[in-house]
Amino acid sequence: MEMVNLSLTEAYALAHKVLRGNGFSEAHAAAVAKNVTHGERDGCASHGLWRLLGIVETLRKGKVSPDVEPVITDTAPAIVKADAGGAFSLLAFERALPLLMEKARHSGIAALAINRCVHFSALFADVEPLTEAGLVALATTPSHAWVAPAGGTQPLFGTNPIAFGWPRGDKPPFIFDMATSAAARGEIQLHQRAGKAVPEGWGIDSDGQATTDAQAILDGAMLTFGGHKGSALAAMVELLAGPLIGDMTSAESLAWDNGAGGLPYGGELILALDPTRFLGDDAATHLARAETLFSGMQQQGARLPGERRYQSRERANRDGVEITHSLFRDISALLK
Ligand code: PYC
Repeated sequence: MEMVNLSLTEAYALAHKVLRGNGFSEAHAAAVAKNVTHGERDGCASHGLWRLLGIVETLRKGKVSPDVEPVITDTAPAIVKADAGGAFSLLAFERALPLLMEKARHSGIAALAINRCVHFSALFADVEPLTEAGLVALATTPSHAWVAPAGGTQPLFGTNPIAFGWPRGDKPPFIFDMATSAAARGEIQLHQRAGKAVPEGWGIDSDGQATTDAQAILDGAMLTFGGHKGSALAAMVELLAGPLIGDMTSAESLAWDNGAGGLPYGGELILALDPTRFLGDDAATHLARAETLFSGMQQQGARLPGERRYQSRERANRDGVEITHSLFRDISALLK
């Protein structure tokens, strides 16, 4: 396959140019370009530059605001609300982050509810700045009804990712970011683009039959990971980042889309916890115990979540990123 190599500066510049050229404000273009560049840099192609296609399509279908400014509200001692006003979540997150951190440091725990946001981005990017500030973090969001509950055959849940981060001082944080579906929808779309079959267990066709045909799954239903366990977690995500924060479930998001094919619309919940508030003078002792746990994992040959991402980041910082020529061509065509 013919590949195009881009330095991270070039990747960001391409994304930024596409976004500005399609009418996104400077603030939104910068936030989105940074996010998709970081997705590509970190080896997460399903949330990398490829996303620009869906981002611009969503804009052209009138399903995302290109320029509305988020409104941040201090609603309770430990709660921040960010109204994204129908724009992507990323700028609202950026603008609300300092107040979330301040509240977490003050109370030991704080929550940020982002409402009325269009969401496409990997959640590791939202927990990482919190872990870098020494906080424990959890983020979650529903999406569109694409995933059948365990025991069912009809899409009801979103891919409903959960990201968790633990700070590790000067070491890279412990972060996992996993869809509660067997794979991100973006992964299935990338397989479909490449004409490749997906692994077994990712989804079913519209007759409820197991299939490895990416298009049949996109037309049918995705499956949760881990059967009823993933299904229960997916339901939890619907509740926490839907009704709890007064925002849409994945089924409501898809109904709102009304067949336009835009990206999911709804809420995101982010929790931040300050270990030094929980532990006081004992914080260092107990954070060291966490390191013992991580070493125990590694001594058995287990990889810590995020390790591959950091390796990919190091490589991309040095060598840039590679995307297929066909993707480069499709992204460049968005400039016309
Ligand atoms: O790829 O799972 C996914 C996804 C979620 C929201 C938009 N895309």
